[in-house]
Amino acid sequence: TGLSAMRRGVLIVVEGLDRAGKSSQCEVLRGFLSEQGHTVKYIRFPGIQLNCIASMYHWSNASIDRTTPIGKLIDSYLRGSSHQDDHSIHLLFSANRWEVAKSIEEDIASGTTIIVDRYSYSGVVYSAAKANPTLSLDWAWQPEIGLPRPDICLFLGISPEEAAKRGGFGAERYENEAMQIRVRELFQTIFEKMQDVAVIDAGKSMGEVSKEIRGAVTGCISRLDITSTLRKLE
Ligand code: ADP
Ligand code: 2DT
Ligand code: MG
Repeated sequence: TGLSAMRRGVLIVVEGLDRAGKSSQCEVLRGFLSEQGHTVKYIRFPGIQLNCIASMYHWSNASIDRTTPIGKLIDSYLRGSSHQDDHSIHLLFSANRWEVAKSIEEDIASGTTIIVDRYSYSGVVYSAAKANPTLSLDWAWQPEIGLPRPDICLFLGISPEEAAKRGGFGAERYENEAMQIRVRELFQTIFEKMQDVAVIDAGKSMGEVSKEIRGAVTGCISRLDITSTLRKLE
């Protein structure tokens, strides 16, 4: 019908610590929403826009995703092959979102639902976790203001013990115990104050976690005013 043609897409963000199951759950959710008749795109940050046809294989290969000029700088920083000032890398992560902000808005307006694997919340939390005296959460949030605001943010919470069962740390810059502890605390801090966040217990089985996510997303979609335009982060 004419009405359903005007339905806007939904902006869904999935956040959480390393190995919480974000990428796996994004894939499951993409499948579910597609079956429900939504046109769905998966994107991740840091990275570039990927099509929904990208397989899990491609998603888990960071070198394939981080291919914009800014994405490449971030990739070499995360792999430890380049050094960056804390503020500078923070702004690059943010710029990496700004480079696709317009296309996100256009996609949503034209009816495509977008699932985003990490977003501004990882952005502020990982930077502020460095405990650099001039890089507070508040400072870190400023460049995010004006970016497309998610309709829902799914926060996949997991204990260090459960995460450890899913394999050891990789070799990337932030994959160490001390950093993960501070990141966990800061995620807690920001999500306590936030609206439109669903906290999911990601320590459960894949199936149980996907079921919780489906419930939260279905609820969000049913409440969504499809005539509204996407809001902005403020
Ligand atoms: P993230 O993107 O958050 O780092 P992944 O989706 O890559 O997490 O999952 C990390 C690892 O944990 C993968 O090997 C994945 O198969 C496994 N995994 C994901 N979710 C679960 C779960 N609910 N229970 C057990 N293992 C899981
Ligand atoms: P993955 O590719 O495994 O998701 O790890 N990060 C991410 C930041 O520091 N700032 C950001 O804005 C974003 C989106 C989290 C990517 C690493 O980069 C961190 C882990
Ligand atoms: Mg992942």
